[in-house]
Amino acid sequence: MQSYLKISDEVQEAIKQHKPIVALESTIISHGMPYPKNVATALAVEQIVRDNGAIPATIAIINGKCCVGLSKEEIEVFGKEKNVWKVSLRDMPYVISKKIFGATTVAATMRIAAMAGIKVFVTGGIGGVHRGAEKTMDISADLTELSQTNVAVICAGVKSILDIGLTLEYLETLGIPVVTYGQDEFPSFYSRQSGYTSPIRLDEITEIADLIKTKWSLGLNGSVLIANPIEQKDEVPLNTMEQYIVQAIQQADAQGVKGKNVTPFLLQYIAEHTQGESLDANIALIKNNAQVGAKLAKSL
Ligand code: PSU
Ligand code: MN
Repeated sequence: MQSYLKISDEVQEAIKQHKPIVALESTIISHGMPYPKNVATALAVEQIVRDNGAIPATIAIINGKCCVGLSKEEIEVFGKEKNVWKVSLRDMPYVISKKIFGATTVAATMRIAAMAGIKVFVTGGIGGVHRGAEKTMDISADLTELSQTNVAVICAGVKSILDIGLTLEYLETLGIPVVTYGQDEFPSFYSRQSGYTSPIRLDEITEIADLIKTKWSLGLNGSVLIANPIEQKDEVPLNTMEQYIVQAIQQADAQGVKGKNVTPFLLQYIAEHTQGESLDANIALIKNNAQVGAKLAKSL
């Protein structure tokens, strides 16, 4: 499997010297935000990781290789290029064997981070159980990957395009500890609120690091999901988003959007219909997560 890995010089050096490293995904660049803010955000997030004492490793698939640590030029390509494949686990063999550009989701990024020995991964929002999943079975492979792979994931909670309650239930079924940093309520990405109490609350990064180390020392495989609430000044209230989310889901249905296209469609619809308000929140929260992720990687 090492022959499919291409680790940048900087990340290789960091691995050798046991420096803290933070993995970052590329689907958020190619499918999660519009150009050019996606590129600017990806580069700013890398800088925040550095400023907080860790090495960033943005992950994507290029020319048949799982690349760990991208150049600025490569990040620019993923931000600009229209036909980048969204790669979850099931897409990896196809995109790698065909040598096409692949932006990795949370699931694929986690797996590649683990292949490179990276333990901490920062993203915005994870995939989960979609509303109406009792009929569609639309449950993100992010959740099953979280149950298998030993990489801690920092996110801003779960977007309410998903069924947050069912997602928390499924995380429990899969044995994934869910920790909210600094508050009792599990956050819903744009908002600090979700209406659901977090299974665990921890207020210190060192406590989160202890929990992660304990899980893996026990031989319990899989992730620890850390939800870091968006800062108050950046949040969009839950009920402001709800109307757009309902519209987005209706539109997806009406246009027959299915499978892997559902999440990108909903994200784009919401970004377009909230006059950039949701985009600003999205950018703010991922930067906030990068700080916490870098500190956690250092602590670990
Ligand atoms: N949720 C967001 N922003 C994102 C994604 C989800 O708020 O960019 C992306 C992530 O890459 C995530 C993927 O892993 O969508 C999940 O896609 P799906 O629901 O098709 O598994
Ligand atoms: Mn899906």
